[in-house]
Amino acid sequence: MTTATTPRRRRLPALAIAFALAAAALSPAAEPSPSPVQADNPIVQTIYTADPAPLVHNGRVYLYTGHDEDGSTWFTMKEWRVWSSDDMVNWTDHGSPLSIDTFSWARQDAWAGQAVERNGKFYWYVPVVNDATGRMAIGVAVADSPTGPFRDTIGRPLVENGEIDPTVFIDTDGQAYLYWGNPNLWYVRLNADMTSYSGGVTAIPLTTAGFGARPGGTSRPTLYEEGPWVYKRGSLYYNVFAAQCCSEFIAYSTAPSPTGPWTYRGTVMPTQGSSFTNHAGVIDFKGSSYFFYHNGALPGGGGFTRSVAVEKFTYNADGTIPLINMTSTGAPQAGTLNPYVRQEAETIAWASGVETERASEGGMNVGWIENGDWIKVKGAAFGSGAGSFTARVASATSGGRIELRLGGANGTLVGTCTVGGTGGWQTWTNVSCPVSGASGTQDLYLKFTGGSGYLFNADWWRFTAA
Ligand code: FUB
Repeated sequence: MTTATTPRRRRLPALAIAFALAAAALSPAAEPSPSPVQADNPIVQTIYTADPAPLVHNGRVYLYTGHDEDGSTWFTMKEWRVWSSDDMVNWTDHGSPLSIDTFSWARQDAWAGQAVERNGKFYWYVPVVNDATGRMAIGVAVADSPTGPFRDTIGRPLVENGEIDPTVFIDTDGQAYLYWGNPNLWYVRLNADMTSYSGGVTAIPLTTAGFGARPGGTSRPTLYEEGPWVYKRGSLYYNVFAAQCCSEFIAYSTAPSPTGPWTYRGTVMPTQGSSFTNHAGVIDFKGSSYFFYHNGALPGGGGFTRSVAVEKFTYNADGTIPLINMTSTGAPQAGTLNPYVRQEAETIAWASGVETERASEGGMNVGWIENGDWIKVKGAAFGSGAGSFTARVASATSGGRIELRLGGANGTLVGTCTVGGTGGWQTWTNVSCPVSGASGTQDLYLKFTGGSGYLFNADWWRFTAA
């Protein structure tokens, strides 16, 4: 928890420049454009994230990710993170409910995993180094909610053979499977308790018919590299995976059963985006299909400082997956955001300069706010008009102002709330101010202004109708 005396530091450079950088890095044919770029991809700008694993539950998408440490020169990863959204554009930060420390037997490497729901419980399968053997093992953590807290209920690896990247899939007949592997591809049949399995660890034959031929591949003749993502659509089973190394691209195979035989189907996402790894996650949500991946598009981004991103896509009529390119715009908004109910300050379409942390009142808050920082909330449905704005704030200094702007960080000013000192970064109070001119559906910008240094923290906000 941050206190008045906790040194505050900025993790990422001011991310306003990310609009331009993301556009330049992601556009397959980067052309100078006279119009401003509407960047909403990558999804998270407050930290580096990797290995996206989306889960749809009760009308929301929960996005489970890894966390690349700032300035990493290796896959230095200590924890996993959770985000959620009901519109694919505004994402709420739920912090880190799972870390290496959750597993008493684990040493390091919080790498690519996936979570699934069964009978009201959430099971998150992750690869970590087993301290006792020094080998990669698969752990499973269990929670009563999609945002945790997650606990290691078995107190040991679920399975261990030195390989990584578990994906979990529950078939329509109720049988659950766990697949994983690099350089091989394995599966087990999970029991109904989801924390044990029956039968042996089975190798999936890596044939070129099943997984494509790797150019010049001798020790690894197929394209399969790592990061499988297995799911079923209709009666067809899909395995979307990271192909070739390095740099990776995303490819897929299909099968008539969860255990094969697999047939290679080609490329889903070409090698793009300044990261030599990529990692797929595929879901359907509100009647559309979405493809999650990662790249190195944020400032300072690269192979070990990655960011998760998303694109909307449509399956071809024959069930094949179209070629999907990385973009800096991402998926269109699926719905609108209601500004008249409490919205977490850490619900963000794009952020410039701020970070998040655990809030003493529960959940997360936005912090490290400095003069000129801002948060974009996309598609706020103001209807016939807002009359006032209230925010929950705290400040160990003398505070600052929240400018409410529409359409851009320097867009139309519809209200200004003054925040004073509260005596601590977690000493919370409400501030309110009148609002005029906010109607219809608008991109809302909370622009923070004030003196030098850190100004205040924000936990949540809400408009009241005029
Ligand atoms: O994030 C660490 C590793 O990089 C993952 O386990 C792989 O899938 C690759 O993305």
